This record gives sequence, structure tokens and C-alpha cells, in this order.
Amino acid sequence: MTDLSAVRAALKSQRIETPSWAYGNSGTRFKVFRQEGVPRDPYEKLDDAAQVHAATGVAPVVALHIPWDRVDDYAALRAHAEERGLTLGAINSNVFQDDDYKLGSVTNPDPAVRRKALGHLLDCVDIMDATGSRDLKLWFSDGTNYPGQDDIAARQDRLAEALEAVYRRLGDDQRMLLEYKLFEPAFYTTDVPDWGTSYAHCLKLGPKAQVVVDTGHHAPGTNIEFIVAFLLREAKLGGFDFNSRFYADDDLMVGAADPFQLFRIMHEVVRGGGLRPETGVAFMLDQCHNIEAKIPAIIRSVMNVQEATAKALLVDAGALAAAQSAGDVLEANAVLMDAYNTDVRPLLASVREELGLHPDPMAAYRASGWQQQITTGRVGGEQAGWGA
Ligand code: RM4
Ligand code: MN
Repeated sequence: MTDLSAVRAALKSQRIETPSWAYGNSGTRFKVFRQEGVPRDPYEKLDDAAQVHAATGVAPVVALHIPWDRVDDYAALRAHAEERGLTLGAINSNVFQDDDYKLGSVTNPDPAVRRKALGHLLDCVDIMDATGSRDLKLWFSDGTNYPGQDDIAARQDRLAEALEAVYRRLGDDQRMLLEYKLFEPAFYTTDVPDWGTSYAHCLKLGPKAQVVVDTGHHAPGTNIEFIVAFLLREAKLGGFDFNSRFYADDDLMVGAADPFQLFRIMHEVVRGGGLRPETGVAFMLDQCHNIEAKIPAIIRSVMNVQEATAKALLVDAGALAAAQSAGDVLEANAVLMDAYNTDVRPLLASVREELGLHPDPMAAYRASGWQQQITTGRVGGEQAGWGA
């Protein structure tokens, strides 16, 4: 039997980190559709994030992206966050939007470009010191487009050298999370294409280096929950960049395309103890809201993660273990499916009420009047967006 009070407690203590860039304008390669009321600077992004937290009660952490969220005074930005009950989360580095990085950043054949990229990564750690962030998230667009373009193994050496320099710079309570992605923008080789490459680098670096799993960064059909189970077992799962996809790196709302996959992932997280705060698994979103309203989309995404988590927590672990050890394939599968097929919305509504929140975060946001306020209030200035 599942202990319902433990389920409720776990749901109350889960924290979901929202990304600053999801509050700004974004688009595909073809068009950015601007929305009314979009933040003009990182401070306004935090104001929007505070609304997501107010509606859900579980989203008090906001990830930043440098240089998109560059400010003169990070201590002031941190104070702005704290005044709203927020903290600043992962610092996402950006070594993919500069002409110099055409042939790569830390793996570039030109040592001057490598020095510049490393300089940016180290600057990001300085920013973490000021923002109080625990995590540096590294994603490299580095790779090649044509066979023979560069030396694959030499690029690994250059990558390892940069990662080591960043690792040495980390404070005692800081971590670096190394993200992988199968392809894009490079189309022949990618320097960190998969979890194995990330894991191997992190293992060599030490305990402060961990793998981050962006759910949109795999080949179709990849069993992501296997990766999660493996990394958790090795204490190398730093966290998630949650989003969902039908084709490639679609960055749609988490749980929208494949809620069953999200459940299977969360089942492995629960099974491996990854919900316990001391394991340090960060539940981050990494999404873009191109055609849908942004703040409600982020609220919906937080709810989707909560629903998958609730279902995973409802798996009868005792019954599952018994069926598994008896070799009862059908019963084991049924135990899992029973949990997946449970409607957890009433449970989550009552958990929210216990937290003093509205049972329906979407309705709470609609009733708050915030959308009207920003639509009429945020006029003039430059809207924040992808690349700015
Ligand atoms: C990358 C990667 C990073 C994210 C950027 C915006 O594809 O997923 O995590 O920071 O996009
Ligand atoms: Mn990501």
C-alpha cells in the first residue's frame, strides 16, 4: 500500500525551476511572434516568474541565461528575486551566438577562440557567486558539419581541458551540469552528443560535475528513463531540462507530447530516490512558448510535472517488487499502469489547498489580473527575446 501522507509531503516539497527565457519572446528559425506584455528586462522576467510561483507554490527558482540576462548589478537582481520569494537558479552559459564560434567554442581549432569561450564560462561562475546560484549549466553547440572538417579526438581533448578549468574554479557548494544533444546546429559530429560522453567527462572531473538530461535532446525512440535510472544509480544525475517533442528539439511544454514518457521518467526518479532534496536533482524547464501565452504555459508545464510526479509516487512499490521478483510480467506492468491511469488532479488540488493555494493554478492566474496589468503596463522599451 502506498503511504498517502508521504505522497502529499513529497508533492509539497518538490521544486520546479522555470527558465527566464521562456518568459521572453521566442520563435522558430522562421519567425518570432511577439506577444503583448512580454518582459523588457530580467527584472520583469522575475516578476512574471513570481506569478507562476504564486499560482503553483512549487516554482520559486528561476534559471538565468547569460548574456540574455546580463545586468550591471547581480546582487540587485538577486534582491529583486528574494523580495518576491524567489531564488536564482542555474546559470546557463551561452557560447553559441557569437561569430567567433562558427567552428566551435571550447573545441574550436583556434586557441584564441577557446580562450574567449573559457573566459565566458568562468565569468558565469563569477555571476553564480553574486546570484547565489548552485549550478552552472553547460550546453555546447560545438561540432562539425563535414567528415574531415576537424579532428574528432582532438576536439575531445580541447573540451576536457576547458571543463577542467571550469571545474577548478567552482566553489565548494557549486556544481557544473553538462548537457548533451544529439545534433543541431552541427549535423555531422557533435562534441557532446549523448549522455555517455557527458558522463565520461563528468566522471573524470569529479563529484561536482553531473549530467543534465534535456528530454528533447535524444534520437526518436531513445529510452530516456533508462538513462535516468543509470545516472541516478551512479549519483551523476544533476537534473533535467524538461520539455517535450514530437520530432527533434521542439521545446514544447513538458508532458504535452508524451505524458506517459514523463511518467516513466518520474517513476525512475522516485524509484532511485531522486525526489529527495539531498540528491540534488534539479527539475528545470527548458522550453519556448512561441504561439501560446507564456505565463499560463509555464504554469501548465509545472502542473504537468506535478501530475507525472504524483502518478509516479502512487506506484505501489511493494506490489511492484513482489511481481517483479515472482517474474509476473503482466502483474508488474499492471501495477505501473494502475498508477499511470489514476486521475491525480483531485489529489493535487487538495495538496494545493493545504498549502493555502487555489486548487486550480490556471484559474488562479486568470483571476489574478496580472495578464491585463502587464499588457497595459509594459509599453515601450525593447521586449526580451531569444538572443536578447
Ligand atoms: C539549448 C540547450 C540549453 C538552453 C538553450 C537555450 O538547446 O537546451 O539548455 O539553455 O538551448
Ligand atoms: Mn536544455
